[in-house]
Amino acid sequence: MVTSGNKPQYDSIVIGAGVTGIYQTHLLAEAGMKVLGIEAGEDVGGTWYWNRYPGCRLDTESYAYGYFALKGIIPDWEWSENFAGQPEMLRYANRAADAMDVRKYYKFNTKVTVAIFDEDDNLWRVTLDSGDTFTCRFLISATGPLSASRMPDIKGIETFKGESFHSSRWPTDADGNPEGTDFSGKRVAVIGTGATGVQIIPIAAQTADELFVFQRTPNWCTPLGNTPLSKEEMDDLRQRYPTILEYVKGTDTSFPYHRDPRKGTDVPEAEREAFFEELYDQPGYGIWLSGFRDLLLNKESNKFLADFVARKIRERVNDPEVAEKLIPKDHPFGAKRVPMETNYYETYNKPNVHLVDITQAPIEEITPDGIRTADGFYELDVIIYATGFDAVTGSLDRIDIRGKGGARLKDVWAEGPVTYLGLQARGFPNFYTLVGPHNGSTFCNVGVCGGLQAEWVTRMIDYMQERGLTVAEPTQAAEDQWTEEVYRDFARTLLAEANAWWVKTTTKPDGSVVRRTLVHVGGGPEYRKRCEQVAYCDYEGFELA
Ligand code: N01
Repeated sequence: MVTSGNKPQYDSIVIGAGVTGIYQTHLLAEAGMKVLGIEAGEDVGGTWYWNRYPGCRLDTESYAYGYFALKGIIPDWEWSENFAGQPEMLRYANRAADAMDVRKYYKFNTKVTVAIFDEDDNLWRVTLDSGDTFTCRFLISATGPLSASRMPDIKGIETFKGESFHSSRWPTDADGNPEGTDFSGKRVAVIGTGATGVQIIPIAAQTADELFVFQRTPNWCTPLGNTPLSKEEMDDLRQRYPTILEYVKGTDTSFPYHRDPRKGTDVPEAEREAFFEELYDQPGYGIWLSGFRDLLLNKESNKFLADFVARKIRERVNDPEVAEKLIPKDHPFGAKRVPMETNYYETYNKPNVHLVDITQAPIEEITPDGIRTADGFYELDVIIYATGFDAVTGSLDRIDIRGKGGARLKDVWAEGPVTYLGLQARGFPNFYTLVGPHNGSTFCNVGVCGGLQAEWVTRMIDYMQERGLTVAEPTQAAEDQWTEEVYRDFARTLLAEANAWWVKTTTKPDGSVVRRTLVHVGGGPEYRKRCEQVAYCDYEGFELA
């Protein structure tokens, strides 16, 4: 029910109870504000709540992702593995929610369907799928960059008689544990070979009678190197939390890696190869994020590493034809997010695993019994869609968000987002997008960057409330300049040469194609420095009233 008059019912409404959303809700409540949280799931966890597919795990070092542990919110938290699996990640989110006691602010099993800015009262009217409407001064989305699951548009998809599910909507039992992860006696298909498919495929291959991997584009995958964490290692990590936190805040992506200061093109071949070997043997993202500094700037340097990884793939896959199909030919190494793998390439040496190259013979239809491609039919019991997400803006597009003059955010961003600091769009006052488009927390270790961003937003809201300010909106000049910078920084890198999930491609009515980055790649430290400057200068670039 909407109360009449000028005062909103809540200071803030936070959409989402993932790791960023629960922290934002906690910070606002702690600052004395009246806050309402809305979450589609039945409990907290966000990405760790929804993604329960077999093999789902962190590809960030657990200790570096675990902001709630690093910050002392759950100081006694114990990680059991260097790269924690989904069940542990969900427990982590729940423990943090307990410690912050945030559930009481949330409505679970509820979606926001419409949000309309009321220009007379400077407040947002937020309508839920329950039909209720609530008003707030500040609307904050923490909907996650990878939460709007995307099913492929394949003829006959709804006719399939067997089991089928998108990776982020895996069926669970009454206790929330994934169901149907034993594929014994089944013929299983996985469509998609991004980071998710690469985690599912080796696990599904362990039990499936036959596993068919439908690959459109191969990715550059490198070893995760996960190992258990001993009690001694955990104790040692805990001692070093303050240093670890400062360290990850200082790296470009908040992963625990700095780039090597050398250019790949300056290093003699033998030294280069030895360095690549070292990186390949290390656990985690080192090979992507601590390699030569020109890896994503110089094609020649990139090719050195791409050729090295291609050789590794050829060594690990017995059938040379299969190996060639698994080697990317269309994008530089690291221009898409590098999937971290565990026995991924060896999986293709198993007799029950078959790589189906659908660039050669595309999928034509799904029938009640399986998948038909241009050159064959695959009879199946299970189809797993690891086909990704409408990334970054997709979750916002699914809400009818209307700003000043009734403008729809989805229309304003039709060809790509325009924002200031990736935090607000002109015409949509008081609406903050955490870990959203063009902000420095999205191309980042979200566990940490989302937390840092929530802290900044809390300070800004606090600043406004202390001064009785009721509206914040970016100036046109600030928005134009930021958007131009984001596009310029992206275009300077080899990231511009790949169709990763962080690139939005739109075909215009005249047939021309527009490609726009959805992420800011200027580096976390630079981004946060900029945000601090903005705050120091009384939120320069925002019109406050
Ligand atoms: O999604 P993706 P994802 N027919 O978009 C294919 C994070 N993550 O869920 O490349 C056939 O990368 C598509 O093919 P193509 C991580 O940031 C984190 O795997 O478009 N195929 C591609 O192969 C990651 O980057 C963890 O040609 C179709 C795949 O589906 C992000 O999530 C773990 C198709 C989609 O790949 C997204 O990864 C897992 C079609 N119609 C993921 N449509 C952690 O460890 C799409 N594809 C934290």
